[in-house]
Order: sequence, then C-alpha cells, then structure tokens
Amino acid sequence: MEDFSIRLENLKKRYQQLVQQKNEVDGSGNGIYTRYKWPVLTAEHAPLFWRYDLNPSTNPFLLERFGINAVFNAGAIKLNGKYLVIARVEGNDRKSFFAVAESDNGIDNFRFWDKPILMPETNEPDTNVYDMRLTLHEDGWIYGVFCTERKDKNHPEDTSAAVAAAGIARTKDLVAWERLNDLISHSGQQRNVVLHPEFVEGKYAFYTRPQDGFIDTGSGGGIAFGLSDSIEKAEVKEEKILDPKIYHTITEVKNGQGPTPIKTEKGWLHLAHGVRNTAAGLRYVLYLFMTDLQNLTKVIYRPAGHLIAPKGDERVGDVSNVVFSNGWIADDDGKVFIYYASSDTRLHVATTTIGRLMDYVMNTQPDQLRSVTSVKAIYSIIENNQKLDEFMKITKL
Ligand code: M1P
Repeated sequence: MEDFSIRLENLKKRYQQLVQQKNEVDGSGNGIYTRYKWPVLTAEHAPLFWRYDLNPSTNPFLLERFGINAVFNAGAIKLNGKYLVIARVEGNDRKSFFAVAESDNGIDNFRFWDKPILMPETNEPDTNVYDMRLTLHEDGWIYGVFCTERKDKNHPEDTSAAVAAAGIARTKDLVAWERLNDLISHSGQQRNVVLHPEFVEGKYAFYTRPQDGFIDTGSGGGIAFGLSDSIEKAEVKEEKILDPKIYHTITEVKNGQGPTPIKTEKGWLHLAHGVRNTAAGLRYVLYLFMTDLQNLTKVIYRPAGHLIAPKGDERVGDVSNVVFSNGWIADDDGKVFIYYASSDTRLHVATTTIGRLMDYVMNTQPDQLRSVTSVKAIYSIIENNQKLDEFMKITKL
C-alpha cells in the first residue's frame, strides 16, 4: 500500500510540473514565425485519472490501465477568451479519439477537459477517427470535420485495407455534439476535408482531397473545392482542384488542406501540408498559399517551398519526418497561433501575425520549378542588396 501512495505522489508531482511548465521562445526564428522550446501537448498531458484506476483495492500496484501513445494533429478555436484545441489522442491500442485541451495564452499550460469526446456515430460505426478541422460557420454552428476510417469490406482478406471518408459533427460548445451524415463525394476516398466558414452561392463549401486509395492519392490528389446544398446530408457532386500536386516540389506525392482558411483583406490564407518521397520515406511539410476573395478556386499567391518543416527533435516520432497542421487561431489583434504536430507524436505551437503571413505569402518567390530559376531568385535579392550600404558591411562579416 505504501508503494501505491508513493507512486501516486510521484505521478502527481511529475504531471503538475508538466502542465505548469512555462513555454520559452526558441530564438532561431526567421522573422516569419516564432517556434517554442516545448511541445504544448504530449501523451503525458493526458490526465492521470484517464490512465489509472486510482482505487488501491482494485489497482494495488497502481498500474496504468489505459496507455496513451500520442497526442497530435489538433483542430483549434478561441471560445470565451480561451485557446482551445481538439487533439487527436491515440491510445496504445492505436485507436484515436478527440479531446479538448484549453490554455489561457495559447502557448503553454494546456490542460485537457475532464473527459474526452464520446463522438456520436452514424449507422456505420467508425473504426478510427482523427484530424478534426473546426469551422465556426456563418450559420452559427461550430462544425468538426474529421477523417473516419473503416475496414474495406471489398477486401476482407487484406487486414490493412481501409476506407477513409469525411465525418461531420456540429456543436455550440465542444461538449454536446450532433453527428451528421458523412460527406458523400464521387471521387474515391477522402481525407483532409475542411468546411469553408462562409456560404458560397448560398451553399456549404468544402475543401476536399480526392484520393484513389487509403494512403495513395493515385491519379486523384491536390486540394479541391466543391459545393453542397445541404450540411445535414452533405454531398459534393463536383470537385475542382485548386492546388494540385506537382513534380519536384514539396507536393510531389500528395497534399492536403490544413485548418479552415483565414479571411484577410487581400484573400483567404491557407495552411496546407505537402508530401514528397525520399529514400527514408515520406516527408511532410507545411506551406502557405492565398486564394482570391471572390473566386475561391483561384490561387493568387503561392510561395515556393515550405513554411514549416520538421526541425531537431520534431523529426523523430511514430511517423518520423512529419509536420502536420489542422488548427490555427487568429486573434482580433492579428496574432496567429499555428498548432502543428511533429512526427505523429506531439503538438507544438508557432506564433506569428496576419501581417507577417501576408508579407511572406505575397513577397516570397513562387516555385519556378528549376534549379536555375532558384539561383536567379537569389541573384535578384543580391542585386537589390548591392545598392545598400549594408551590403558592404555584411560582406565583411
Ligand atoms: O502520417 C502523416 C499523416 O498522414 C495522413 O495525412 P495524408 O492523408 O495527407 O497522408 C493523416 O493520417 C495524418 O493524420 C498523418 O499525420
């Protein structure tokens, strides 16, 4: 019994230290955004009372009864002055589920609400749910659009064969959820589906990612856009690719819309992930682009390369060399909190402003698709700098 109480005290002490830890700026910024030293959520942030039976008579050794493997890809929203994320929490049993964590400042001291979300199901039960995008829609609801994964019944012999679709649920408070029908599309499977926050031509608008298979996008792929008459029975009959995958770029293998886009005076800011192949496996990075305010399928700015790539410890995890984002928050004062996960293991924050992101998206060279054009882009920066007094000083460093 003494073991039990000593172990419990130690567990509580370690947990308290973790959730009370202040975050610190990582000083190596590029001016576009600020990274932080500590992840904002990890598996260890899952409350002790989710993981342990705290009754000494039924758990005399104080063994962990439900292990949490990872906490990552989180949707995000600000409600009642609190920064809220809905994380993908993955148990040791590999099943993911959603849980809300809140912070007063968006960069540290995130704490999970007492219970994870028990998401209602459709007539076809979900095997696994993950990667929720939150959209505060102009119809007044907060929508969560997420991936629902089920066994592919056409291939009973293949234990890895699965089908991905977009699940849709809505809420006013992130506590009570109403599950709606899954999105129907006619282009194969779907992951990385996001609801646009405004009506378009009086309809609900979705960013989609048509894909031939569960992992491979195949001949499909690219971030697409489609309209649905209804949200209760959402159906996108036509999907128009607005941001395609392109050879020898960060989106060569596939890409996907990140969080709900943010409206600015010049256009809609989009954060997305791009995937390329390497000898070491797939590499996921985050990139930014902007679409036209009137024509939502027209990309008006698309800087070359990545905005955020895995760095340092972020490179290693259950699925290494991955950064992924499905949540960001724009404050009224222009501050932006980008919640990104690293290597399917933990959740981080990067902070920036709408002004910085707009400057980056509008003034960074687009990808000209060849080495020589990249060198010419550097030449144009050098030639402008040569006109400045600073050039002479900096060349002598
Ligand atoms: O493992 C990396 C990511 O893979 C998937 O993203 P995509 O469909 O673009 O390949 C998702 O399962 C995502 O959760 C995961 O982080």
